[in-house]
Amino acid sequence: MNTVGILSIEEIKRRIQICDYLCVAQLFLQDNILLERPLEFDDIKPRLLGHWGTCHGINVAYANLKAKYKDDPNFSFILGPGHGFPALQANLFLDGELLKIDENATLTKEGIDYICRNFSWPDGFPSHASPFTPGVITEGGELGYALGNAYGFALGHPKKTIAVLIGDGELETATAIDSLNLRNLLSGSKNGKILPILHLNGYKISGPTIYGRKSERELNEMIRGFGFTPRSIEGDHTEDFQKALKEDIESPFYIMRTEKGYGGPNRYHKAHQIPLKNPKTDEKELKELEEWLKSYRPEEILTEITKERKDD
Ligand SMILES: Cc1ncc(C[n+]2csc(CCOP(=O)(O)OP(=O)(O)O)c2C)c(N)n1
Repeated sequence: MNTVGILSIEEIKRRIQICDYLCVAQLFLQDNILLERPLEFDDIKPRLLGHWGTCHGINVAYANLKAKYKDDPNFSFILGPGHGFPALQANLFLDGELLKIDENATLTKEGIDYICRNFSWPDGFPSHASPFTPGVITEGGELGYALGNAYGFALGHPKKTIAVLIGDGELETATAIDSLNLRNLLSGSKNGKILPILHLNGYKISGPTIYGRKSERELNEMIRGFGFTPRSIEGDHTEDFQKALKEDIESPFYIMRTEKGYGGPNRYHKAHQIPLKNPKTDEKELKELEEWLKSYRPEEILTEITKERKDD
Protein backbone atom coordinates (compact mmCIF):
# COMPACT_ATOMS: atom_id res chain seq x y z
CA MET A 1 0.00 0.00 0.00
CA ASN A 2 1.36 3.45 -0.83
CA THR A 3 1.96 5.55 2.19
CA VAL A 4 4.42 8.04 3.52
CA GLY A 5 7.45 6.05 4.55
CA ILE A 6 8.30 6.70 8.18
CA LEU A 7 11.47 4.89 8.92
CA SER A 8 13.81 7.69 9.90
CA ILE A 9 13.41 10.53 12.39
CA GLU A 10 13.23 12.99 9.46
CA GLU A 11 10.46 10.93 7.85
CA ILE A 12 8.46 10.91 11.08
CA LYS A 13 8.80 14.68 11.36
CA ARG A 14 7.73 15.19 7.76
CA ARG A 15 4.76 12.87 8.12
CA ILE A 16 3.59 14.97 11.07
CA GLN A 17 3.82 18.13 8.94
CA ILE A 18 1.90 16.51 6.09
CA CYS A 19 -0.83 15.38 8.47
CA ASP A 20 -0.94 18.85 10.05
CA TYR A 21 -1.37 20.32 6.55
CA LEU A 22 -4.18 17.90 5.74
CA CYS A 23 -5.89 18.89 9.01
CA VAL A 24 -5.77 22.62 8.24
CA ALA A 25 -6.93 21.96 4.68
CA GLN A 26 -9.86 19.85 5.91
CA LEU A 27 -10.92 22.56 8.35
CA PHE A 28 -10.69 25.53 5.97
CA LEU A 29 -10.52 24.70 2.27
CA GLN A 30 -13.13 23.81 -0.32
CA ASP A 31 -10.89 24.53 -3.32
CA ASN A 32 -7.20 25.09 -4.20
CA ILE A 33 -6.50 22.41 -1.62
CA LEU A 34 -2.78 22.09 -2.38
CA LEU A 35 -2.30 25.83 -2.81
CA GLU A 36 -1.41 25.65 -6.48
CA ARG A 37 -2.32 29.35 -6.83
CA PRO A 38 -2.70 32.23 -4.36
CA LEU A 39 -5.44 31.60 -1.83
CA GLU A 40 -8.76 33.40 -2.49
CA PHE A 41 -11.90 33.99 -0.44
CA ASP A 42 -13.79 31.51 -2.64
CA ASP A 43 -11.36 28.75 -1.63
CA ILE A 44 -12.55 28.95 1.97
CA LYS A 45 -15.45 26.84 3.22
CA PRO A 46 -18.58 28.89 3.99
CA ARG A 47 -18.93 27.43 7.48
CA LEU A 48 -15.85 26.57 9.52
CA LEU A 49 -16.41 23.66 11.90
CA GLY A 50 -14.10 21.29 13.69
CA HIS A 51 -11.17 21.18 16.10
CA TRP A 52 -7.59 22.19 15.38
CA GLY A 53 -6.17 22.44 18.93
CA THR A 54 -5.55 18.75 19.56
CA CYS A 55 -4.66 17.74 15.97
CA HIS A 56 -0.91 18.33 16.00
CA GLY A 57 -0.50 16.20 19.15
CA ILE A 58 -2.53 13.36 17.63
CA ASN A 59 -0.37 13.50 14.51
CA VAL A 60 2.77 13.41 16.66
CA ALA A 61 1.59 10.39 18.65
CA TYR A 62 0.28 8.56 15.57
CA ALA A 63 3.45 8.98 13.50
CA ASN A 64 5.73 7.98 16.35
CA LEU A 65 3.67 4.91 17.23
CA LYS A 66 3.41 3.93 13.59
CA ALA A 67 7.15 4.16 13.13
CA LYS A 68 7.68 1.88 16.12
CA TYR A 69 4.83 -0.62 15.66
CA LYS A 70 4.12 -0.51 11.92
CA ASP A 71 4.69 -4.22 11.32
CA ASP A 72 3.08 -5.49 14.51
CA PRO A 73 -0.36 -7.01 13.80
CA ASN A 74 -1.02 -7.13 17.54
CA PHE A 75 -0.67 -3.40 17.99
CA SER A 76 -3.73 -1.16 18.34
CA PHE A 77 -4.25 2.53 18.94
CA ILE A 78 -7.17 4.02 20.85
CA LEU A 79 -7.85 7.72 20.46
CA GLY A 80 -9.50 9.60 23.34
CA PRO A 81 -9.92 13.01 21.68
CA GLY A 82 -12.22 11.94 18.83
CA HIS A 83 -12.93 15.63 18.25
CA GLY A 84 -9.46 15.68 16.67
CA PHE A 85 -10.98 13.80 13.77
CA PRO A 86 -9.12 15.71 11.01
CA ALA A 87 -5.92 14.20 12.38
CA LEU A 88 -7.29 10.66 12.54
CA GLN A 89 -8.71 11.04 9.04
CA ALA A 90 -5.40 12.39 7.68
CA ASN A 91 -3.50 9.41 9.07
CA LEU A 92 -6.03 6.84 7.88
CA PHE A 93 -5.99 8.46 4.45
CA LEU A 94 -2.19 8.42 4.21
CA ASP A 95 -2.04 4.78 5.25
CA GLY A 96 -4.61 3.77 2.63
CA GLU A 97 -7.01 2.59 5.34
CA LEU A 98 -9.73 5.00 4.25
CA LEU A 99 -9.40 3.79 0.66
CA LYS A 100 -10.36 0.28 1.80
CA ILE A 101 -13.87 1.53 2.58
CA ASP A 102 -14.11 4.55 0.28
CA GLU A 103 -12.97 4.28 -3.33
CA ASN A 104 -12.65 8.05 -3.62
CA ALA A 105 -9.96 8.33 -0.96
CA THR A 106 -7.13 7.60 -3.37
CA LEU A 107 -3.60 8.83 -2.69
CA THR A 108 -3.85 11.32 -5.55
CA LYS A 109 -4.64 15.00 -5.91
CA GLU A 110 -8.30 14.01 -6.41
CA GLY A 111 -8.22 11.96 -3.20
CA ILE A 112 -6.72 14.84 -1.21
CA ASP A 113 -9.35 17.20 -2.63
CA TYR A 114 -12.06 14.68 -1.76
CA ILE A 115 -11.19 14.19 1.91
CA CYS A 116 -10.59 17.90 2.51
CA ARG A 117 -13.71 19.21 0.76
CA ASN A 118 -15.92 16.63 2.38
CA PHE A 119 -14.78 17.11 5.97
CA SER A 120 -17.69 18.32 8.09
CA TRP A 121 -19.84 18.69 5.01
CA PRO A 122 -23.48 17.76 4.32
CA ASP A 123 -23.49 14.15 3.09
CA GLY A 124 -19.71 14.11 3.48
CA PHE A 125 -17.59 13.17 6.48
CA PRO A 126 -18.61 14.16 9.98
CA SER A 127 -16.56 16.56 12.12
CA HIS A 128 -15.77 13.93 14.78
CA ALA A 129 -14.64 10.31 14.63
CA SER A 130 -17.73 8.21 13.98
CA PRO A 131 -18.68 4.64 13.09
CA PHE A 132 -17.98 5.53 9.43
CA THR A 133 -14.30 5.90 10.32
CA PRO A 134 -12.23 2.74 9.74
CA GLY A 135 -11.39 1.11 13.07
CA VAL A 136 -13.83 3.09 15.16
CA ILE A 137 -15.92 0.82 17.36
CA THR A 138 -17.43 3.33 19.76
CA GLU A 139 -18.52 6.74 18.57
CA GLY A 140 -17.78 8.45 21.87
CA GLY A 141 -18.69 12.11 22.10
CA GLU A 142 -18.39 11.77 25.85
CA LEU A 143 -14.84 12.03 27.12
CA GLY A 144 -13.57 9.49 29.63
CA TYR A 145 -13.72 6.02 28.17
CA ALA A 146 -10.52 5.66 26.17
CA LEU A 147 -8.39 4.05 28.88
CA GLY A 148 -11.19 1.80 30.13
CA ASN A 149 -11.84 0.63 26.58
CA ALA A 150 -8.14 -0.08 26.14
CA TYR A 151 -8.10 -2.33 29.22
CA GLY A 152 -11.25 -4.08 28.03
CA PHE A 153 -9.70 -4.64 24.62
CA ALA A 154 -6.56 -6.11 26.20
CA LEU A 155 -8.52 -8.49 28.39
CA GLY A 156 -7.63 -12.09 27.51
CA HIS A 157 -5.33 -11.02 24.65
CA PRO A 158 -1.80 -11.38 26.08
CA LYS A 159 -0.10 -10.66 22.73
CA LYS A 160 -1.78 -7.32 22.25
CA THR A 161 -0.13 -3.96 22.82
CA ILE A 162 -2.58 -1.09 23.00
CA ALA A 163 -1.51 2.54 23.00
CA VAL A 164 -4.17 4.92 24.20
CA LEU A 165 -4.09 8.69 23.82
CA ILE A 166 -5.89 10.48 26.65
CA GLY A 167 -6.47 14.25 26.68
CA ASP A 168 -5.50 16.06 29.88
CA GLY A 169 -9.08 17.38 29.96
CA GLU A 170 -10.32 13.81 29.53
CA LEU A 171 -8.21 12.67 32.48
CA GLU A 172 -10.18 15.08 34.66
CA THR A 173 -13.30 12.94 34.18
CA ALA A 174 -14.11 10.47 36.93
CA THR A 175 -14.31 7.68 34.36
CA ALA A 176 -10.81 8.25 33.04
CA ILE A 177 -9.08 8.81 36.36
CA ASP A 178 -10.70 5.74 37.89
CA SER A 179 -9.66 3.70 34.84
CA LEU A 180 -6.10 4.08 36.07
CA ASN A 181 -7.06 1.59 38.78
CA LEU A 182 -7.69 -1.03 36.09
CA ARG A 183 -3.93 -1.57 36.02
CA ASN A 184 -4.30 -3.35 39.37
CA LEU A 185 -7.12 -5.55 38.13
CA LEU A 186 -6.05 -6.35 34.59
CA SER A 187 -2.29 -6.57 34.47
CA GLY A 188 -0.65 -9.96 34.34
CA SER A 189 0.30 -12.54 31.78
CA LYS A 190 -3.24 -13.25 30.53
CA ASN A 191 -3.90 -9.74 29.28
CA GLY A 192 -2.31 -7.39 26.77
CA LYS A 193 0.00 -4.50 27.48
CA ILE A 194 -1.39 -0.98 27.80
CA LEU A 195 0.63 2.09 26.84
CA PRO A 196 -1.26 5.11 28.17
CA ILE A 197 -0.16 8.42 26.65
CA LEU A 198 -1.43 11.53 28.38
CA HIS A 199 -1.67 14.36 25.86
CA LEU A 200 -0.62 17.20 28.13
CA ASN A 201 -1.35 20.28 26.05
CA GLY A 202 -2.47 22.13 29.16
CA TYR A 203 -5.93 23.20 27.98
CA LYS A 204 -9.51 21.95 27.51
CA ILE A 205 -11.77 24.13 25.36
CA SER A 206 -11.17 27.63 26.78
CA GLY A 207 -9.51 26.92 30.12
CA PRO A 208 -6.41 25.33 31.60
CA THR A 209 -6.39 21.73 32.81
CA ILE A 210 -5.62 20.68 36.36
CA TYR A 211 -2.79 18.43 35.19
CA GLY A 212 -1.35 21.22 33.06
CA ARG A 213 -1.05 23.33 36.22
CA LYS A 214 0.55 20.63 38.37
CA SER A 215 4.31 20.60 38.72
CA GLU A 216 6.06 17.76 36.93
CA ARG A 217 6.95 16.24 40.28
CA GLU A 218 3.37 16.37 41.56
CA LEU A 219 2.04 14.80 38.36
CA ASN A 220 4.69 12.09 38.39
CA GLU A 221 3.90 11.25 42.00
CA MET A 222 0.21 10.96 41.17
CA ILE A 223 0.98 8.60 38.28
CA ARG A 224 3.33 6.56 40.46
CA GLY A 225 0.59 6.32 43.06
CA PHE A 226 -1.50 4.39 40.54
CA GLY A 227 1.39 1.99 40.01
CA PHE A 228 2.63 3.34 36.66
CA THR A 229 6.09 4.55 35.74
CA PRO A 230 5.82 8.11 34.37
CA ARG A 231 7.93 8.97 31.34
CA SER A 232 7.80 12.55 30.05
CA ILE A 233 8.14 13.20 26.34
CA GLU A 234 8.40 16.56 24.61
CA GLY A 235 6.06 15.79 21.71
CA ASP A 236 8.16 17.56 19.11
CA HIS A 237 11.39 15.95 20.22
CA THR A 238 10.97 12.98 17.91
CA GLU A 239 14.32 11.45 18.84
CA ASP A 240 13.25 11.34 22.48
CA PHE A 241 9.79 9.99 21.62
CA GLN A 242 11.32 7.11 19.69
CA LYS A 243 13.83 6.48 22.48
CA ALA A 244 11.04 6.40 25.08
CA LEU A 245 9.05 3.84 23.06
CA LYS A 246 12.09 1.57 22.87
CA GLU A 247 12.81 1.66 26.60
CA ASP A 248 11.75 -1.37 28.58
CA ILE A 249 9.55 0.33 31.18
CA GLU A 250 7.37 -1.60 33.62
CA SER A 251 3.80 -0.26 33.41
CA PRO A 252 4.76 2.87 31.46
CA PHE A 253 2.66 6.02 31.51
CA TYR A 254 3.85 8.47 28.88
CA ILE A 255 3.24 12.15 29.43
CA MET A 256 3.41 13.76 26.00
CA ARG A 257 3.76 17.53 26.23
CA THR A 258 2.70 19.61 23.24
CA GLU A 259 1.54 23.16 22.82
CA LYS A 260 -2.18 23.27 22.12
CA GLY A 261 -2.82 24.45 18.56
CA TYR A 262 0.90 24.33 17.72
CA GLY A 263 1.66 25.63 14.23
CA GLY A 264 -1.41 27.85 13.91
CA PRO A 265 -1.52 31.66 13.90
CA ASN A 266 0.15 33.07 17.02
CA ARG A 267 -2.80 35.19 18.08
CA TYR A 268 -4.93 32.08 18.50
CA HIS A 269 -2.20 29.71 19.49
CA LYS A 270 -4.18 27.80 22.12
CA ALA A 271 -7.40 27.59 20.11
CA HIS A 272 -9.47 24.47 20.77
CA GLN A 273 -11.51 24.75 17.57
CA ILE A 274 -10.97 27.04 14.56
CA PRO A 275 -8.01 29.40 15.06
CA LEU A 276 -9.12 32.12 12.61
CA LYS A 277 -12.47 33.88 12.68
CA ASN A 278 -13.04 35.14 9.17
CA PRO A 279 -10.56 34.11 6.52
CA LYS A 280 -13.44 34.05 4.02
CA THR A 281 -13.99 37.80 4.21
CA ASP A 282 -10.98 39.29 5.99
CA GLU A 283 -7.96 39.88 3.75
CA LYS A 284 -5.52 39.84 6.68
CA GLU A 285 -6.84 36.52 8.00
CA LEU A 286 -6.79 35.03 4.51
CA LYS A 287 -3.08 35.92 4.29
CA GLU A 288 -2.45 34.45 7.75
CA LEU A 289 -4.10 31.22 6.68
CA GLU A 290 -2.07 31.14 3.46
CA GLU A 291 1.19 31.66 5.38
CA TRP A 292 0.20 28.95 7.83
CA LEU A 293 -0.56 26.47 5.03
CA LYS A 294 2.65 27.37 3.19
CA SER A 295 4.71 26.63 6.31
CA TYR A 296 4.10 22.92 5.60
CA ARG A 297 5.52 23.10 2.05
CA PRO A 298 2.33 21.99 0.22
CA GLU A 299 4.11 22.01 -3.17
CA GLU A 300 5.98 18.85 -2.11
CA ILE A 301 3.10 16.94 -0.58
CA LEU A 302 1.58 15.33 -3.67
CA THR A 303 4.90 13.83 -4.78
CA GLU A 304 5.62 12.65 -1.26
CA ILE A 305 2.34 10.86 -0.74
CA THR A 306 2.25 9.23 -4.16
CA LYS A 307 5.79 7.86 -4.17
CA GLU A 308 6.15 4.12 -3.55
CA ARG A 309 7.15 3.27 -0.03
CA LYS A 310 10.67 1.98 -0.06
CA ASP A 311 9.96 -0.78 2.43
CA ASP A 312 6.79 -2.15 0.78
C1 LIG B 1 -17.81 13.99 29.61
C2 LIG B 1 -17.59 15.16 28.68
N1 LIG B 1 -17.51 16.40 29.19
C3 LIG B 1 -17.33 17.46 28.39
C4 LIG B 1 -17.21 17.28 27.04
C5 LIG B 1 -17.02 18.49 26.12
N2 LIG B 1 -15.64 18.54 25.60
C6 LIG B 1 -15.34 18.20 24.33
S1 LIG B 1 -13.73 18.35 23.98
C7 LIG B 1 -13.40 18.90 25.55
C8 LIG B 1 -12.00 19.27 25.97
C9 LIG B 1 -11.13 18.09 25.96
O1 LIG B 1 -9.89 18.44 26.45
P1 LIG B 1 -8.72 17.39 26.31
O2 LIG B 1 -9.21 16.03 26.72
O3 LIG B 1 -7.57 17.95 27.05
O4 LIG B 1 -8.47 17.36 24.75
P2 LIG B 1 -7.67 18.41 23.86
O5 LIG B 1 -7.24 19.57 24.69
O6 LIG B 1 -6.49 17.64 23.38
O7 LIG B 1 -8.61 18.80 22.78
C10 LIG B 1 -14.56 18.95 26.32
C11 LIG B 1 -14.60 19.38 27.75
C12 LIG B 1 -17.28 15.97 26.54
N3 LIG B 1 -17.14 15.71 25.22
N4 LIG B 1 -17.45 14.93 27.37
